[in-house]
Amino acid sequence: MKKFKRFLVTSALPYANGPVHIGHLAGVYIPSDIYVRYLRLRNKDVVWVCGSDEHGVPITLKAKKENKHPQEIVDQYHNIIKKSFEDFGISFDIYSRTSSKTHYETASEIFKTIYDKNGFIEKTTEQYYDSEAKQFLADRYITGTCPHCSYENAYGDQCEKCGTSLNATELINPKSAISGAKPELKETKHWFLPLDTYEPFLKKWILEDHKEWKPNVYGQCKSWIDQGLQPRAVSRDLDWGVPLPIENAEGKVLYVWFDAPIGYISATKELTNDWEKYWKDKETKMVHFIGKDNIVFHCIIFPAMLKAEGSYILPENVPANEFLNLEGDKISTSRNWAVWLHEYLNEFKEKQDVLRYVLTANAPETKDNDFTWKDFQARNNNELVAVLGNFINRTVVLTNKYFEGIVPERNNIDENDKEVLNQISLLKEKVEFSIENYRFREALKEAMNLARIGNKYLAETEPWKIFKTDIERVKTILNISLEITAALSVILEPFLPFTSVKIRNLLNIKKIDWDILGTKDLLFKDHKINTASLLFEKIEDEDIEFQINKLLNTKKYNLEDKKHEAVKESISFEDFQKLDIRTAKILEAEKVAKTKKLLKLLLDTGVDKRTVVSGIAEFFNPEEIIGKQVSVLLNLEPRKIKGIESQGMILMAEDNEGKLHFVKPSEDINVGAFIK
Ligand code: B3M
Ligand code: ZN
Repeated sequence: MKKFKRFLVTSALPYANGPVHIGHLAGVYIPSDIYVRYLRLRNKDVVWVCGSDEHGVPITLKAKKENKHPQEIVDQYHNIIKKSFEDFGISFDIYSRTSSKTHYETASEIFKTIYDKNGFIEKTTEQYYDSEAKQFLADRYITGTCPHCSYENAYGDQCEKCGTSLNATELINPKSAISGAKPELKETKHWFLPLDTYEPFLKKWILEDHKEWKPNVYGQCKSWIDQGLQPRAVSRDLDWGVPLPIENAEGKVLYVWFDAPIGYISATKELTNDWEKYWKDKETKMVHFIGKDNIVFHCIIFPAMLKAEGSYILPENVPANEFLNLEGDKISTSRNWAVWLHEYLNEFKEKQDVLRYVLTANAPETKDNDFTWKDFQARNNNELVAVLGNFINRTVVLTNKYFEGIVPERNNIDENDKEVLNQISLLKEKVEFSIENYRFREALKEAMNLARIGNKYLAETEPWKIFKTDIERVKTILNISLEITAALSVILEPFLPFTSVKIRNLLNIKKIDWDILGTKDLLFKDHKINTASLLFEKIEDEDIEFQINKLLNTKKYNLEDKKHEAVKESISFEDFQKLDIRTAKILEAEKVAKTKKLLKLLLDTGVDKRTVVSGIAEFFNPEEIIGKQVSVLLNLEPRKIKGIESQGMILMAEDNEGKLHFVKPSEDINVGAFIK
């Protein structure tokens, strides 16, 4: 594998429009913290940058909702986020922000360099304009009825109900999220990065030169490239963001996904004058840590931008994680379905490492994974308390009890002693290999095996039973146990930094160099250790019940909230009579490829047989609904959904849990019966 002189590590810049939760930690920040702490322990030249992503529509929407200026929103959350990371030992070299002066300068410079090389396509397109608010509307500023599933609060870029990505002009009855007015289409000029121009380069750089990237990353890049890359707008009509540094661009700002990745560069500039050796020297290994929803921006768009600018290196790897769910449901800021870091610390004081441990052991490295409070409690009690904590506590207690805390000498060692001591270097090498291949779950497991071996060694040799009869043997056993404890203070540091300090304090030692592990003794004869204190304590059932109830109350509150949705505006009886709703029977049903929520149905409507696409795949398996009677709106204009012509809509009722149910007569009757 190529050797590099130095490392540049970046972690996705969290949007400064809300606090950070366990999904952020598990997906991006703990993996990158483990990786960088390990590189530092190996005495590598490494720089690790991050910061708040402070532009973009979500922030301006929140500002409008709270009647504040976007700067107030980002100031508030930048500080909350920064503190949460510090509290959890996420040890960036710098945590900056994209509203900084350096960032505006850097983003402007890079745009201008590409612009001066004619690296952008200028195009005038039609966009929705709100004449009341006197501003163009970004996709998220437009809501309307989804043409595919008739969900009435679909956004201009995506329908969150059926998951279909949309163009704003597809929405039925579009309205502005700012003034509520019906927007009008108006011409506007934007600048596009011609991604298609970089397709051959990206194809070779990723699909040929980086086959070693994680399958979830490589696969997503491949499908993007195989579909053919299109020019991508890098400007927006917004009043919050980096203004375009060119003439005739009043009211235009850089698209947030153009400026945000440049935030890594600006943060490095703020950190060191030597920033160019990290960003422009091929001897630097750059690694981006992100979540899977950011893959295209970090593997396709940002590299194309840097290629267009011409003087920067590209990432050596982008080990994106999948998503973490919470108690079987997607983590959601808007539904408050999350474990917020600042709240966790209020309720589990000083237990940062317990959460770091569980989120690493359960990390969504290759597929989405689920965090449950029961598993959190089990891993704490059965692994941290019963193995790691128990082993170290017994070693320290017995050394104080039998030898007044002085490290006893090691006498003759037997085969088992030798094998146990050998495990230190064997496991160290396994941890190195796993971390260097971004497999942090596996790395933690190998590191914890050292504690398992130590625990087993003490349980098998039972020094407390032979203290009176064979003190020399007890000295050897505790000497070896102390040696393993010292090794654990090093090997666990990337994962459990707070515990690593506590172990060093128990042993009354300074930081040990990673590279001497397994090469020589770590503790010396006559060294005095400190008295014992517990590293971990059991988490009781009531603590977990409290957390689970808190989540259930959140769910109940959300549903209450839903029930009180206002009644829609009234319609005339004539309007109602226009609806042609009849009973029908499902003859065939199948999943729509590449969608999670859509089923393609063939219906016998009594008047004909027709195809309808329905967003019910999350609630029904195709085979279980064949033959079922349903009610269908027949005279809805046909529309194309994922290339399938859908001729009508099945009527569904959504219950308190958000589950969908068929609406139909109380018992099966003939198909084609009018519902009125
Ligand atoms: N602000 C975070 C997200 O998509 C986004 C990352 C920017 S990294 C340059 O959740
Ligand atoms: Zn939809």
